[in-house]
Amino acid sequence: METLKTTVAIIGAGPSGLLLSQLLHQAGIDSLIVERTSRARVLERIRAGVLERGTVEGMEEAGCAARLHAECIPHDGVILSFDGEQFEIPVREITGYHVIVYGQTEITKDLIEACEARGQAIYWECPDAVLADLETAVPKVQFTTPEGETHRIEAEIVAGCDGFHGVCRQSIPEARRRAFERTYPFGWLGVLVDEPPVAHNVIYANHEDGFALASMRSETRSRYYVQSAPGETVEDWSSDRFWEAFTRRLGALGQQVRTGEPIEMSIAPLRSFVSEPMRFGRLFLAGDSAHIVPPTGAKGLNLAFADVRRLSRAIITWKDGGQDAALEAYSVEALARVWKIERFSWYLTSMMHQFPEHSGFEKRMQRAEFDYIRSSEAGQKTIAENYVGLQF
Ligand code: RFL
Ligand code: PHB
Repeated sequence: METLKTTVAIIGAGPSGLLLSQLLHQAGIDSLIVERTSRARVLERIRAGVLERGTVEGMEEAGCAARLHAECIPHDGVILSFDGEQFEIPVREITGYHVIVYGQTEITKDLIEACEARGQAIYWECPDAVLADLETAVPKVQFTTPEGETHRIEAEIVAGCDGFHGVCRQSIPEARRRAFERTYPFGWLGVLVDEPPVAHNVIYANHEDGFALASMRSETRSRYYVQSAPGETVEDWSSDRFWEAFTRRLGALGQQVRTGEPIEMSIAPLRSFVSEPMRFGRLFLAGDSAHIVPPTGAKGLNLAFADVRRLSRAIITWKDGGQDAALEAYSVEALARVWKIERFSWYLTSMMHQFPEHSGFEKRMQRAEFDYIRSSEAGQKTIAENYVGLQF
């Protein structure tokens, strides 16, 4: 067994783990990354698309924003639609800021390339990481490489960046953590298609048949979603069924949709989840390992990056002065922001989807909420400041 020594052992080479490694490197702090799956699998995942200012700043701090700035699509507004009626919230006019569209796939690629260019060790395809001694000054991570070699990392800090299904959260004894969860009675069927997007801005639509979302990856590639029923799989959705549902749910705009053969189709469940605290001894959780938001509002990756920026600063301060205070504040400060983002994602999900258990009363409430926002400057400001990203 080989023993590897590093300052920060990072579990997970998703966007959180990669950004953390890159930010630490900029501050002269070394790390090792252990990833369950292959480089190719990590690079092919299609997820987030809409990025807040703070996420762009994170990529800039990491020295990885050149391609993002060259290729991203700025969005100055967001469109809400209810039973075919639409209006736009002028996010930039209200807040002074905008969001951008730049795929998570591209973020991951830029970060992996930056890590590799400086020789960062990433152990791919190591699915059996085990954490130990987390409450000591030398926490350890043991894992096996695809070649069958066992390695043991001796670190000063372990960063749990291994997503919702990872090992890090589970390594905190049950008596020392508490989960808060809500699962929603539907999923999102996502489709990627090489056709120009139906509108320049993102559209969130509530229709009596269910939710629909129109987004994009470029001027020629669209990313569309529809609400799917619980238990449905991609096999239940032919492309004809998807286009019929999607175009109907968008109302008049639906007629302008350019349909085509999807190049990817997948279904994701929707859930809200927070595990408290985000620290156990020298283990720190960041991103989806600690919390999940439903994708309505496009917050998951943005929230993960906010955690990682906060954690990197805490580690850098701690290494500079040797004081524990910065590390101790991490969980409390991160969670304060996490709950605000959970609230917004839950709120927008609640307003924009069809819930099987809803009576006519809840449906009227959704409609009244839509009408209120459409007619109220204050209502639009609330959505706009959350959509563009709360201060971190
Ligand atoms: P990830 O991306 O899940 O990465 C975790 C990594 O850890 C690895 N791993 C392990 N490694 C070692 N040992 C183990 N035992 C391990 N277990 C797991 C995994 O293989 C993986 O590589 O978490 P991370 O880095 O925290 O990033 C979070 C984001 O990926 C997520 O929040 C977003 O994708 C959410 N999300 C969106 N976020 C936005 O900000 N804007 C959006 O527009 C947006 N749209 C979305 C989304 C998520 C979606 N899905 C599919 C859930 C749209 C969708 C449809
Ligand atoms: C996306 O572009 O994939 C996207 C956009 C907005 C969301 C979620 C996903 O709320």
